[in-house]
Amino acid sequence: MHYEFLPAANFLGLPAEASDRTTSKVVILPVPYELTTSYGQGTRQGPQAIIAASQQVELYDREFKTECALAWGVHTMPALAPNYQSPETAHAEIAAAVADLAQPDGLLCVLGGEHSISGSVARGLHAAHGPFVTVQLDAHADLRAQYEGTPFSHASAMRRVLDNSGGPLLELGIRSLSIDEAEFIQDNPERVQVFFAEQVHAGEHRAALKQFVQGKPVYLTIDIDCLDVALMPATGTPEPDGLLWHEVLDIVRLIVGSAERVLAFDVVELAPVPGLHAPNYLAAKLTYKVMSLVMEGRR
Ligand SMILES: [Mn+2]
Repeated sequence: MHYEFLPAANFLGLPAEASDRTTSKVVILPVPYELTTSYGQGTRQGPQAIIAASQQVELYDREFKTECALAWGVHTMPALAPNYQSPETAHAEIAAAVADLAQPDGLLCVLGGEHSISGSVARGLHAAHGPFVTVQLDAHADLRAQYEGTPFSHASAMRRVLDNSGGPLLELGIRSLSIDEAEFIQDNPERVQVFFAEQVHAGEHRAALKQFVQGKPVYLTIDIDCLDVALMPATGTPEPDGLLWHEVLDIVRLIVGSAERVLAFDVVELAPVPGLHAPNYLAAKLTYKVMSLVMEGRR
């Protein structure tokens, strides 16, 4: 008897011709790594939940008036196997995979996983592309030198990005940080600029953001907890007074309009809540919209 297997679910449920590895300009790398989450857990389920929810996202984009993913193609890699032997090994593997997948004319999208992976995404991007600037959307500064005894903590993610990127960092939407992080920001104005949530609500970040990315290659890291907790309850360390959907997209538009190019972006820290699918769908739609803004900006 003849029977067929369904293809493994890829991001957006694309047909083979729009998700082929050799022709797709966008590559999705799921990294379900979670070792150091400090409060709510479950980010290891994040990539799978985003890919599952993405099956429900319409390919048609009202802004671009086309099913834009079909034009540039999106290849979904199998999830990177989390290595729990040691954080050093795990992070070296993430960096190596990112370096291997980063194409000169492509766009890499990493789905986390806890935010600590971003330090190693930066390491891999630097190996492939050289130095770049980083824009971070987050509720938390993530600038601790180390946390709970490890430099690979999610709470140290942006210190590792600073170590590995060869460029400065702009943080947007922050509303929670420690006194040490506040002092680090004050002492390193040439390395880190911060616009807290209320400043983003007031639009005070817009000119500085444009200038920050002007003519530069950019890595955009989106901790899903940048969004207001009412929109995004499915995350381990939620904070009130977060960004709204249109504020996040405005930031992405400003980056795309001024940067030389966006090399890569990540969406991290989704911790799915069983039975609550709206946050997973939001994360999937955000992922598609960010890649659409980047890729359509290149056409
Ligand atoms: Mn965060």
